[in-house]
Amino acid sequence: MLMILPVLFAAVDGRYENVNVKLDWWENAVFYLIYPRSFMDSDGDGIGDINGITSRLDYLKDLGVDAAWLSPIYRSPNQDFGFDVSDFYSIQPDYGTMEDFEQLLKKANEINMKIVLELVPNHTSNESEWFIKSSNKDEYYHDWFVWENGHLDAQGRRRPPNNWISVFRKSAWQYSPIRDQYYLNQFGVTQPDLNFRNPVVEEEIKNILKYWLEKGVAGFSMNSVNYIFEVDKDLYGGIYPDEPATGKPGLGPDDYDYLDHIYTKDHEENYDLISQFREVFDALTLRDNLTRVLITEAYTSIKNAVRYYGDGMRSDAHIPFNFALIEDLNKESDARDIKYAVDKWLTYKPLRQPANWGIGSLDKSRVASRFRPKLVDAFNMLVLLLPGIAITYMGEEIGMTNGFVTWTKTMDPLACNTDDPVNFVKVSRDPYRTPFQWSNGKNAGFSNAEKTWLPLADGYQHINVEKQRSAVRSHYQVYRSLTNLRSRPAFRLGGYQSLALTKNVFAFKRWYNDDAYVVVMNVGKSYQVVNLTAFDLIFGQLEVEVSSVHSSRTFSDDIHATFLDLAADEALVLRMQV
Ligand SMILES: *[C@@H]1O[C@H](CO)[C@@H](O)[C@H](O)[C@H]1NC(C)=O
Ligand SMILES: *[C@@H]1O[C@H](CO)[C@@H](O)[C@H](O)[C@H]1NC(C)=O
Ligand SMILES: CC(=O)N[C@H]1CO[C@H](CO)[C@@H](O)[C@@H]1O
Ligand SMILES: [Ca+2]
Ligand SMILES: [Ca+2]
Repeated sequence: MLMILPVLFAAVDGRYENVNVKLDWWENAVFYLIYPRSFMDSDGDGIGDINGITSRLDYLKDLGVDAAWLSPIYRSPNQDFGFDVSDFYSIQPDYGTMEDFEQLLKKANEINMKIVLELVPNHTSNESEWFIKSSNKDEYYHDWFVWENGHLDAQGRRRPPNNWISVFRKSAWQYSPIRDQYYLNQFGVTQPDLNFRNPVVEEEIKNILKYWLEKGVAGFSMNSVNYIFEVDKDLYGGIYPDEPATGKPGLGPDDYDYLDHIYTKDHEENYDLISQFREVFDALTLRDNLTRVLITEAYTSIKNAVRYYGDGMRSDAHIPFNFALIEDLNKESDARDIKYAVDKWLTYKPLRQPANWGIGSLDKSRVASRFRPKLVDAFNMLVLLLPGIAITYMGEEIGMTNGFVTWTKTMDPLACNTDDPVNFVKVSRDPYRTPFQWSNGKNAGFSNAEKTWLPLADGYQHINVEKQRSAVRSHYQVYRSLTNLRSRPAFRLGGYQSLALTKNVFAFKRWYNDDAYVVVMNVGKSYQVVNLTAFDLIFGQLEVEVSSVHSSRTFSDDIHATFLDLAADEALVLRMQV
């Protein structure tokens, strides 16, 4: 672990001359989030795989990525595509073998790229050996899951223990005839919650972390961490209490938001558990000085989210994922909303921790579809040039759009659980998980199979890596220029100031000593004129470093600080001339 203190002083006032301040590898890294099933298919079965990823590591390196972050690759019956794990110690055969994975690590190591895995500790698949043994009342596995008796109603029908609802809708309790008890599932019915009140379970998850970290992965993202613990029933006379209704209109007792999840979410004990996990990471770091990074993901309030950094006395996550840009911004957002969303994380996070920025994920509509295709560059500028860590969901660098997946081809359990061939589109995440677009060839170069596991998104003939790499101007080229800029001290270590210059123009300044930049984006649908001298010490002439694809400006064009006319959706990175 490297000292981060000097960096922070530098970030505050820029007075430090020494630009060789060492940041630890992750503190300003670009993480690239890969959904392995849809990234690259090496063997023609229509499903992305590990060898496919290995074959594209050079692409990522060239793009300026520091760490490839793989969503779950463990053995899974794929009811929830890898988020239902049946064996945490092996690779899902669709994706390859352990040898393939070791080959991936080797290749990554050669080109100095980090590999980060994802793990959901909350539950396993109902097909895990652990769960099958627990269902059969095996002595050792008896209490590995959250089991509870049901009760009989007045008509003598069997009823679940209480009113809890799963995130994927309907009762969070599922009856197991073998055990004649209900098991808790906070997500899908095939995802029984582990019982972390059993200390053996915590130990086993630590063993899993150690196993992969020893193999050479550089860290883990732990998901849904705010669902790990439920209330301790012993504090309620041995009964899990009902959750109160929210009273939100238009919801029925099958809908997750029907209840206020005071007993099943954001429990205090989750934070302590993460600090226990952190010790596993730090033990390895002590050994060889390479930081193994712990990322947490939790859809929760800002105050809860930043608690995953630790409380000052102890460390929890290195990177609690910042969902502000993903959750708080939409088509209607203007410059003021962007400023507010960015400031939110900067305001609540502990001063000495690096921020992190992501605009997309496998659970969220893609930028080109959620906002407008022409705003792709603006949002990549935001994510890559704000202070701290950048996280890109695969495909954002080329501005991929959502796909369209019909009801019959829908795979996402969240959508299938609606049993509704019309409204499933409101919740389906398949459109954000369609195959990656490498070229305008068959299946966009993703696979030579007859049929890919999810259909390709329309428009890949124009939106693909091959085309954008050979073009002089493209989202890809913009992205690459931005990752290049990140190595300059102003972006790596420098100060930060932001303004909504008008309702539709968001801008921020990054600087280190005399080297100053203004990133400016018009997120409105009309032409705007702004005066950049609203920023401290910005005056005179500026030069274009990077311009969005549709901008009329190109590299090294001059701009007057007092008068900048911006077309709709135009975004620029400007450098002050001294
Ligand atoms: C897992 O759950 C699914 C859905 O309820 C069921 O079809 C399957 O048989 C279960 N598997 C095991 C091993 O219990
Ligand atoms: C670990 O890193 C620190 C800070 O860079 C350095 O002072 C120390 O010598 C390193 N230790 C080892 C074992 O490499
Ligand atoms: C962001 C993320 O990875 N969300 C996952 C959280 O866990 C559920 C259940 O395991 C998944 O369905 C989500 O995709
Ligand atoms: Ca394959
Ligand atoms: Ca749980």
